[in-house]
Amino acid sequence: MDLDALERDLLGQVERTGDEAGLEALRVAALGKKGSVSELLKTLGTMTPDERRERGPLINGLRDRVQSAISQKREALAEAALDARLSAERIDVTLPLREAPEIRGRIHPISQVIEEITAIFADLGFSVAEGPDIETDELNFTALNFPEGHPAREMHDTFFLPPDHLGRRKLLRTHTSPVQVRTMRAKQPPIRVIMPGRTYRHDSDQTHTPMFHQVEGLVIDRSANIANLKWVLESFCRAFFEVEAVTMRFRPSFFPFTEPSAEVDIQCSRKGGELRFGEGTDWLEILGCGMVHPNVLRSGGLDPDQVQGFAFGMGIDRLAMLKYGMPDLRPFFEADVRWLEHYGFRPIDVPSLVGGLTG
Ligand code: 2NL
Repeated sequence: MDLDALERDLLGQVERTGDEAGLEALRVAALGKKGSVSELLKTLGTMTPDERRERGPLINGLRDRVQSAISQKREALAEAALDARLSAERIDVTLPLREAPEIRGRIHPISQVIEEITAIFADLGFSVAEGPDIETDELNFTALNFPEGHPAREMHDTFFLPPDHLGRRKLLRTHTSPVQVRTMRAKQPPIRVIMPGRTYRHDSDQTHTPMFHQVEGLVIDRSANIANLKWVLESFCRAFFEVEAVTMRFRPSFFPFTEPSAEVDIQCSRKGGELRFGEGTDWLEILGCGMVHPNVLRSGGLDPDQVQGFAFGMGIDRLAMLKYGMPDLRPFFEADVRWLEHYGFRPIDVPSLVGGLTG
């Protein structure tokens, strides 16, 4: 074959190749073991010395030029690939950092407030007890000294489940008090527990949802008294609202399960729509409490002549709204991520008294 024609053909192909794989295929086809140029080189061995002297430099020259054309093309392709990558992968170092998943998540205000309350009462020597959301009539009402025919027992306030084959109706607990009865039956005094949890009542407006959260506390021993109750509640309010001192007002009230009973207000100021605790001349109701009724002690298997105790209950949702300035309760349970991003807490803000509760 005509050497000049072969060279033009090979160099033309190298020129037109657009990628490294095509170039490598060309190299094998020309310079590989059975390549067109290699085959030409092999013919040198069969020539006479004169022929070889004439053809040798021509064929070797062809091979060198093809080889160098391929190397140059390879470098050009690598450079073009790098340029393309550099312009495609340009990074903007001024962009904000994306938060890691464990930082991005938010703690629901209810969970946060339960953690805060638990930390405060843990410091006062209380442990946490829990019970089922679906309760018996006995534990939700009868054991708590609700008389037959009490209005709270009616369909109007309570969610009842369909009756079983004996006609017994279970219900969604209307308060966490059944857990207190369960605790009295399971443990011996001294008892110091709080029970946070979900509770249910037939109620719905800006500050009431059918499911809400309550925390109750129970202290029972031989001498637990109203002075102890006031000190516990005052310690709690100072820690929870993060103020040095808070004036509290105990108003006589009535609950079936306590005697005497009181509702507790804390001092606050409402200047310019801003609510502040531990100052001012306004009052805000935050909890109910009292000395455990002897009938309730008896339903808990305890002897009112041997032990006595106090109890208190408060709405967690309301405490969260007050402390963190949230005007409407309903979005608490609408699972709207935008609301949670605004009002939720960062997972590293774990409440502890050592850290000043909310840092
Ligand atoms: C309120 C008032 C209260 C209790 C709950 C209680 C439980 C037992 C015995 C005695 Cl087993 N008391 N709980 C006592 C007083 C008040 O809650 O306004 N809660 C939101």
